[in-house]
Amino acid sequence: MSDRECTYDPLIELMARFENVKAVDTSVDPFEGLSVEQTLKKHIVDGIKKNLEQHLDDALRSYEPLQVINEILLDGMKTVGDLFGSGKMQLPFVLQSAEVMKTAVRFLEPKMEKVEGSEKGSILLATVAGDVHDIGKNLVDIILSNNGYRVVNIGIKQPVNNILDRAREHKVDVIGLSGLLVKSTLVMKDNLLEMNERGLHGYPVILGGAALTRGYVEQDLRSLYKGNVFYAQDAFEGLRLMEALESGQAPLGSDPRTEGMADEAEPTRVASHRVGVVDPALYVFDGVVSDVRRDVPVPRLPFYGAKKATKFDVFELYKFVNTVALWRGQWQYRKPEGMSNPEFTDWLQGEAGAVFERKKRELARVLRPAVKWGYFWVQSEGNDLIVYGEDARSERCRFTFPRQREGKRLCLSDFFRSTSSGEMDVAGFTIVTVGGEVSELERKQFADGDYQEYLYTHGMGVETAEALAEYWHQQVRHELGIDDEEPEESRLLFSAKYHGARYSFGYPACPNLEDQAKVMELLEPEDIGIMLSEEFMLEPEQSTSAIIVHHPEAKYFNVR
Ligand code: B1M
Repeated sequence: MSDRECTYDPLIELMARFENVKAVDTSVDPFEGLSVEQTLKKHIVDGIKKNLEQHLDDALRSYEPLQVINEILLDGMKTVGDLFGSGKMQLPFVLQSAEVMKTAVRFLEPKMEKVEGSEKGSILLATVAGDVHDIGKNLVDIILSNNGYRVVNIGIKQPVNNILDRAREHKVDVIGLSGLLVKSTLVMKDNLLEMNERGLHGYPVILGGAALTRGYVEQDLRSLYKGNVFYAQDAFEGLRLMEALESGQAPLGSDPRTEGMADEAEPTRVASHRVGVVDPALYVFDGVVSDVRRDVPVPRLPFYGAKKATKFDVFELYKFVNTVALWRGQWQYRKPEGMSNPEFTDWLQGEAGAVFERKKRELARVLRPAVKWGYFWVQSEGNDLIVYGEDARSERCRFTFPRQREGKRLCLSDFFRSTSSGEMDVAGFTIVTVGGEVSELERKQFADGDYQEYLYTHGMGVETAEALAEYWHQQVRHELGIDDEEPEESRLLFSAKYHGARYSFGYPACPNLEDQAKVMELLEPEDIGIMLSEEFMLEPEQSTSAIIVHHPEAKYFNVR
């Protein structure tokens, strides 16, 4: 590892800013020959802010401000939605269009006599109690609010009482709930039951987030909620649902704003739970274990306990960023229609690659990488992994992992020497963060309406945190002396083509998020600024923890 701290050179920074700026023939006016309506639509569709106010003023000579919004600008946003839907426009450019829309609306709003009631409909958005994930809900906010809907975005970790109070206070038509955690799917169910109970099922509810499935929402939850509940896979499905709801194509329910509508019917019981909440039966130890080898060599303990590392060359870390996850996952670049795969790879390198280079420099001073890691004596006992003190005798803590019910019957503890072997084994633990400043910057960009930069910054924060975890995992392999299968290409790191494996708590092989508390106790990462929230979430947000298993057969597996 290099201990060179990143340095900032204003000249390099300045040159970098203009690196991708091409000489443009400014004599060509992109709006030449266009009508007022076409001009404004072009601003929206092409995401051009320059001269926007002047063109809006032109339009105000023939239109009322509200007409400009509803008849011209929203028409532009519709085209944007259609282009995105048909794969002809990428998400970052959709967000750029939304930025222009927001700028235009901010300019027009003070000129309007009455804004209230002019919206196409309204929705309250919240991330449910216990869940800190913001970006998904915020993307929905951007898309809906810039398509004419009034959005009341009340933030993360929202208890049901607050959601319902605020929904009534702001007189919204629809409630939209988001959440990425498996637990959030249960919280959403409880929220719906609470709404039944209070007779507030007049609100149609839209649910979205990674751990949900369409089946769970549209079958299980729908059979339980007395009102209407819908699943939105992404922000645009949220938009389609709002359009259908507000136009009456999908049932809006009775009057969502009136209380006391509870009917006498018993709520239907949930037929089954199809999302990945771990079945307690998977934790029962029936004596059957997998046949992974129990005699692989145990690495020498590099040191007992935890250490920290805070000096990083962030540009070294960037080399470990999984660009597929960043460009295609976080930034959501899609293959344009008719483009071959090799063409797409080149195109992506040009488009997303240029943004990546710019953001690397821009965020070098914002990202604050820090790691806490350590090695501990361990032994397995059935499904448990016992972690011992430095004396290799006293029990310090114990993890209980689930076991596959069928197939190989794998359980994480099988990768370690058992108590009956009489030998001690070694496990590594890591916890890494890129700090809180990147999240602060994100929040500011979102609040300022810099949507495209918000998406780019968030993605960089997320994937640099992952990169740091990957980078440090490599360091751990070196320290454990299990670096005999290091891949030559960094791309192969992302498919875990190396000796051993890194399992993050909360993922399928070790799904219990509460185990984060034990990792905290082992690594004490408070000195690098990492804390655990009541909901077992790591703060700062862009942080991740893992157990590192040296066993050569250790690979990712699912437990069902
Ligand atoms: Co982690 N993570 N993560 N993670 N992570 C998840 C959420 C997880 C589901 C992965 C999994 O198990 N398959 C899992 C949670 C499972 C659980 O509950 N047990 C998980 C875990 C376990 C963890 C850690 C606990 C792991 C650990 O360290 N031990 C840890 C916790 C971090 C913390 O506490 N601070 C952790 C860390 C991380 C990173 C830092 C590495 C990174 C960033 C996390 C972050 O953003 N804060 C990360 C990532 C990247 C993911 C996944 C892979 C991707 C999340 C994401 O950025 N999506 C995620 C798995 C997954 O989603 N497939 C996972 C992009 C984002 C734009 O999508 O928010 O889903 P999303 O919103 C979409 C749609 O869902 C929809 O529209 C949006 C836009 O298209 N949508 C709606 C959302 N809400 C909607 C509402 C609507 C309509 C549509 O209407 C109301």
